[in-house]
Amino acid sequence: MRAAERLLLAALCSVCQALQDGMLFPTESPSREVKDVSGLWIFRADESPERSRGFEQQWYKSPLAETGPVIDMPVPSSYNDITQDAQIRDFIGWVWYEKDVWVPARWIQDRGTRIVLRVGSAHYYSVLWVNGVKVTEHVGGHLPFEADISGVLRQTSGNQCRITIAVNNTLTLETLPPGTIQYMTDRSRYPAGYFVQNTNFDFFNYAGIHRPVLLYTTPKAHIDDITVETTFSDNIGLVSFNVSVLGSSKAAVKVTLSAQDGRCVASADGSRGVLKVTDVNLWWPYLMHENPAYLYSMEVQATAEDGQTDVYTLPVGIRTVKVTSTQFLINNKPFYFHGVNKHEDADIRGKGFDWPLVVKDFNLMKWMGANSFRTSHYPYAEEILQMADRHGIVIIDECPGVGIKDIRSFGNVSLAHHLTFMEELVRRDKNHPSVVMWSVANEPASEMPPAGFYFKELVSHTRSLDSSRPVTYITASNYARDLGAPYVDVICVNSYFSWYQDPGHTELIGLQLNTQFDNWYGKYQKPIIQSEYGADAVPGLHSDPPMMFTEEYQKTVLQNYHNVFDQKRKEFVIGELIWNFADFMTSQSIIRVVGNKKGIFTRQRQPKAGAFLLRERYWRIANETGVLPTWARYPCL
Ligand code: GCB
Repeated sequence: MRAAERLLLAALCSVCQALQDGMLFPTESPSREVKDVSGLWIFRADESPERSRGFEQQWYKSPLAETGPVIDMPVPSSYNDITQDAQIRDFIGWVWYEKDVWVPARWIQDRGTRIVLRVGSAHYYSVLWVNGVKVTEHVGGHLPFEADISGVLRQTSGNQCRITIAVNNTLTLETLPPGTIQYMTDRSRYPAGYFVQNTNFDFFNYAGIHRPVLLYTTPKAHIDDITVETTFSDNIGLVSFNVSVLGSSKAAVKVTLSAQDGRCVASADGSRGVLKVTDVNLWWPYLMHENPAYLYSMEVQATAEDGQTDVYTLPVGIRTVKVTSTQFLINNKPFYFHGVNKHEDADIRGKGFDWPLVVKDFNLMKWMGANSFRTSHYPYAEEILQMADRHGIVIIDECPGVGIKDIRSFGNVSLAHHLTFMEELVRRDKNHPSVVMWSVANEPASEMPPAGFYFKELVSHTRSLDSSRPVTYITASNYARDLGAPYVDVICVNSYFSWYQDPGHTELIGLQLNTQFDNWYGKYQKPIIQSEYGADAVPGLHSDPPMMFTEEYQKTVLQNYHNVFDQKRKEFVIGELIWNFADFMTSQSIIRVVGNKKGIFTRQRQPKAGAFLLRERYWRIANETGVLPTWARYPCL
């Protein structure tokens, strides 16, 4: 790390933390309580030149309001678009959040209760204090982290609990995504100390506490993690499970699997085993079966020596995923991805989790007949994956390895962090039936010599963490120069013919896209997903014949791509994911008009002409390949 980044990150001592234990999503049960402490927090950006005043003056030791001026800040939300202050929108460095909460007295009094503080995600580095005592720190946005705060609460003042969280959005060559801080030294153009953050990715680097902050309890001896893997043979489903319990070495574990009507269909004693389900209801994707997204419910009970029982219930979908040289198979049937790429992005809240937005987006995806999405370019909130499990929407789960373009970001420190990130991601998402593939990166400079070694390690490590799902990364490199492709299971290619190449020339798409597919398949004989394609359309701009940036041009680009997809999906193309589901914010530049406009929906989720085109197409494909229940038939087909 260079001096510049060190200044902004002052006081964060260890950057690469050891992996914590399990990371089960907090749910209530007879033995567990959850208290959501999101809502209104107070906030202060450390505007000192080196952003280190908060640490020097120990802002965590006393109420934040006593240290200087504070403002209201909603959690979850990015802080960037909440105020009218451009300095806060573009702030780089440490910001401080604080909230006073009441912890139920019984949690504190009962020494058998373990109290955990959990942050769904905060971007990018975080340090957490409770009543002035540091309880944990975490590196990386997009994933949860937590701390057992029982001891601190019992030692410090009573049931009142002051939570302080310092968050820093500085990106370095070794973060995911990477970035650099550039100090401008030409005094005729920039004032002393002026710096900017440079990145190589196309979305706004929103920051803050992006997902809910929760307090939850478990008994001292508790279920720490559960791993399930599923398969089936004829009508018998098999669920292998592995339960880890912490706080007791002799806990008795009991596992019960129930059907949706509450009937117990299988049970077992012991922390590992295989449950057999006769007349299994498989988990099928949306539009592939008349009863998609079937979820069993697996109740795990762990009873410790002192008689206390911890109970955790996990939804389980029984399904398999396999890849051949030309197909992607779900439950041994060919699956064609007709879906979208998304962003966690919306007006005002930025990347802050928001239920109305999540439900609206699922409604729109189902409306347009999408059966899948890619979590471009980072892991999404767990609540979103749970929705996908429940609605049968298939997910390619991506890590924030986006914008790895500088050769210095292929070094050992970066690789170690990337491997750790994949461990945390797999640990969090491994049990979701909707997740069918891991994507370890988006458009890295995969032609640079270190990329061969880097991706070999990354892909094989991911496979060792989870052998039940294929692994990929998304390439935009030329097939002849890509050094990572030999290691992936599925080739995912992004291309923007008639946009970044040959702008305005939609007549070239057919030829260029055919060449793209034939070259990649010819070299690797692996199935291919068109993981991005599209064109910007400023809503309301029209022209005929089509011109770039109009809704007609976006439609024409899509139609030309679709003509080729329709030939190649009979061969080895296994999916198409439009870039993008909705318009989204980017950093300011001369190629962006208040953000990226490649959405088929506006940022406010209203359809452009392209949305109707895709809707017809996706339902037509679903009608050919799927088993559509009558209620789901698209009326005009
Ligand atoms: C890409 C990137 C995506 C961009 C998109 C674009 O290849 O993967 O992050 O937003 O192109 O619109 O330029």
